[in-house]
Amino acid sequence: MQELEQILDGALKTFAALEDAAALENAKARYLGKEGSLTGLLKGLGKLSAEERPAVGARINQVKQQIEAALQARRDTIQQQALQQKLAAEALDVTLPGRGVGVGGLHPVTRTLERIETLFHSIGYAVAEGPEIESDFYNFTALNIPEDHPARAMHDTFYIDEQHVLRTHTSPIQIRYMQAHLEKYKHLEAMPDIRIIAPGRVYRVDSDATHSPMFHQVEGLWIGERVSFADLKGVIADFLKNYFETEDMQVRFRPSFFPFTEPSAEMDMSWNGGWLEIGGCGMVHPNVLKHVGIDSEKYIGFAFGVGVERLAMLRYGVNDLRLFFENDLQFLKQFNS
Ligand code: 2NL
Repeated sequence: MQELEQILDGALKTFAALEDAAALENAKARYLGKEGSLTGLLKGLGKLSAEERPAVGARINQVKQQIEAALQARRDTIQQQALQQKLAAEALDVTLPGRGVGVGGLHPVTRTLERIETLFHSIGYAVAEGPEIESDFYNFTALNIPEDHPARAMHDTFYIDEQHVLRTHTSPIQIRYMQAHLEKYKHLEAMPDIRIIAPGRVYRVDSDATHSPMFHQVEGLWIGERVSFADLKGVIADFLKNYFETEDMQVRFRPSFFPFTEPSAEMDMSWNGGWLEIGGCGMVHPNVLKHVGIDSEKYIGFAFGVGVERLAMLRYGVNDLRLFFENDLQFLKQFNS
């Protein structure tokens, strides 16, 4: 009988000390389980004399009920505590004022890109896109850039692995477009003209006051049977007049060199009584056409490339390239009033 009182006392103390539902169920097994101490006493009843057995049996059952009641009470308490904790953790002050909804806007570079796209679209140019991670073939080889050209060096180009780079210009978009265009119209005797611009992000290992490792470029391409340098000059002059909203616009070409054009030129525009370089251009090199499978005896065309940040700075009067990448809201809000 004394052992029974010890078991009851131990169970009540144990249950009261436990804070965790799983631990409580484990403790239950120690008293009421198959191998539990109370169960052990019940099994031992048979060894008692007939006189002792009823009283001891009744007392064991009584203790068992007390333990079960204590167990259930502790379960309820633990569950209540868990609920209170959860409610406290998820408490919400519904009287706080709202945070307000800020109206977003477009980045000046995005606005410039959209403006360039709209202007070229209006003269019949499609807008093409492509991946920013390019293979060596699309970024260099197809563009007639030799294996040992400095642009391929690690210190000018971000390499992903031996075969892949972050594109250093958007020309690969135009290479892909030419391939797809040729495939699309291979059943025709004559391929329709290709007239596209290729806007997008480009990457170079370069970072200072006037160079960002990521910047934006728009390249343009017109391939047909009778496309000339005069067409190039007309398209560029028309674009600049519309972009800067002035008829007072001169364009000048200075001889230059690019592996992917021949002849090649730098393009300047008139600006405050002087000249300002705005990009490069030229007639697409026959080797480039050969790389995409276009007959360079039958087709000819021009290509050009301009820097988007440069055009944005000129139009908006921004004097430091880095302002475009600092994401200062005071700066950015000025373009969305
Ligand atoms: C620059 C110079 C240029 C091109 C880009 C080009 C593309 C193909 C074939 C031939 Cl698919 N050329 N693009 C040509 C000349 C110059 O960009 O200073 N860009 C900011």
